[in-house]
Amino acid sequence: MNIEVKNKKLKAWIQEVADMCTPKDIYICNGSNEEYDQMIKLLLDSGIAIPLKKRKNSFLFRSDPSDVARVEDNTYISTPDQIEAGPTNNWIAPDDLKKTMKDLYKGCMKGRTMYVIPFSMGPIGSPIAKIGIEISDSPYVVVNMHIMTRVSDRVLELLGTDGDFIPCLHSIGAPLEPGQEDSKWPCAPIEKKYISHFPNENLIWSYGSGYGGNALLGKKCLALRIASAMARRESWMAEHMLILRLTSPEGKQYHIAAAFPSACGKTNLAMMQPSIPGWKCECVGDDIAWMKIGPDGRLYAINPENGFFGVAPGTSYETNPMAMDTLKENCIFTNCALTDEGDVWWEGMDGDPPKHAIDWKGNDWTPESDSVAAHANARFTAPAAQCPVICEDWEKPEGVPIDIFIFGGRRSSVVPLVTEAYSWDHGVFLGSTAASETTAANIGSVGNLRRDPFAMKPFCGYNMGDYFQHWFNMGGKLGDKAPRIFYVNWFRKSEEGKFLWPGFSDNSRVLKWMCERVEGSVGAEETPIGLIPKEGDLDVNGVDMPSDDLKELLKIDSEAWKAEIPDIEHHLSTFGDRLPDKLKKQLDEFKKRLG
Ligand code: SAT
Ligand code: MN
Repeated sequence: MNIEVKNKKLKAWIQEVADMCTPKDIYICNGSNEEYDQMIKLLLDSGIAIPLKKRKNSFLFRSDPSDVARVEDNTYISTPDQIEAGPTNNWIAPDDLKKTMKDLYKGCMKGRTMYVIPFSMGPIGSPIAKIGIEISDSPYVVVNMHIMTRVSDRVLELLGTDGDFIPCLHSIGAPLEPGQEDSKWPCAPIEKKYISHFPNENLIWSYGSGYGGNALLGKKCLALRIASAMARRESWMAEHMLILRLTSPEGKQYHIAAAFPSACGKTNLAMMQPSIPGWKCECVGDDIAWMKIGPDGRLYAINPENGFFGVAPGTSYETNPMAMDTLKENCIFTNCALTDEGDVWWEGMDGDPPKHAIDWKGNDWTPESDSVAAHANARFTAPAAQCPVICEDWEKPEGVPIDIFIFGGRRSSVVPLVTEAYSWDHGVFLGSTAASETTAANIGSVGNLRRDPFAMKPFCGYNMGDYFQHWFNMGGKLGDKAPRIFYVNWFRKSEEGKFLWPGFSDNSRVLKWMCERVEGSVGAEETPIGLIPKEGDLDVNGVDMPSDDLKELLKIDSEAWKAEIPDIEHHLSTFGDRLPDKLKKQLDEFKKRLG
């Protein structure tokens, strides 16, 4: 071990894990740039990291083709009683799960270094921040954690001898025998992958995968699954939401938090540059929001992360110029294609595709190839501070006051461009029945409609019926200081299958309408599903769009909504007696409005 650990709980835990996993050595990380460089050198020397000539201090990694996304089927919320995990989570009793995993962990780090990564979610020392320690046998995880969280020896100082932290144990599950040649991306087969959470003990155990949310345990595991359970106990909120600041031409600031499922454009919206003159947008966070009620009774949000782990394909100067500028240096790319010039490339990047490239599997690729060059869930890991439009208050310990909540997803039909909830309770109904067509962010089929309440289906660390009740309770506490709630769908298509709304920077037009609703300066039309913009109120000045398309975008087809009722009823019925009465009431009212 390179340094002496003073924290008693940590010291004991390191010993326990080392005895179980039997690594060849132990290294305690300090988060310094030198450490990052050393780790990258190690990854370069073993041929795992590929340097990018065109981007300073940036590297490409290729994962095993079986290890390319979160594995929801192998993700567990392990509470003593299954009912506490609820119908949206996989469950195994803690004793059984721990027994199975201990067998897997036994000797699993043989031949590898065990890294101890002290990190803070949220600015170090902030009252909202939480300390985690990840133990991992993957140097790839170490460098990613350096960017995505605040890794620092100051975290250990802060812990002192008796401070508490959230233990996050991770192994790729690939022991290395003496003389055995290591593979480029060692991991365990799918049936041995476990992403386990013990919310009653604030404990995370992950085994078998080295990719994204399966392995960077500060993100979905700690900041959403474990944090959501803590938040319920302590009356705050941990949500799968971007946070942005919108400033009007008059200089008035609005803070917006928006929940969309993975790979539905959170990063694009978080960095969006408004197409309407005079409006300014700045990014506070692109994936996770932790929110607490402040002394003035309003809801304040912080971004607990330190970087962006964004979907690369589809990111371009057209769709997200600010992300492109964030990616110029000091980044990690995973499963992107490599050009002959030594740069990364992915489908949807600006300009013509390269004439030749090496695809994400390491094979030759040309535009004539049958397969994609970059995996659909290829990712960039980028420091948030490098974003040209990062909000100056993004690290403010007390956070920013939220005015507006947005829910949404990908729906090619039925759901209009924007709706405002009639009330907080109605907003909770909209969030709890949110549905989206599935994407490549999870292993599984793509394009199926699934109910993804509050975009939290894969991330809620307890019974989701209780989560809905928690939202009602927070609304009760916030009273008239509660954010207004809206629902959006940028993805509605025409009968010919073409997107009706231009999206991206024009989404500012929809956000502007929301701000005007908050100010009470524009009206809205009542419909069975909620309030929609009155004709002429949505600022589409300068948008090249047939007026019929706008009508289609805002059309409410009552018959199509009625046809959704059985699915909504079925979805809500899965929560049994944990379904809040207030949601049943909302459903009844919705049905009445539809007639
Ligand atoms: O792999 S992650 O969980 O970090 C990304 C995502 O699915 O949103
Ligand atoms: Mn996400």
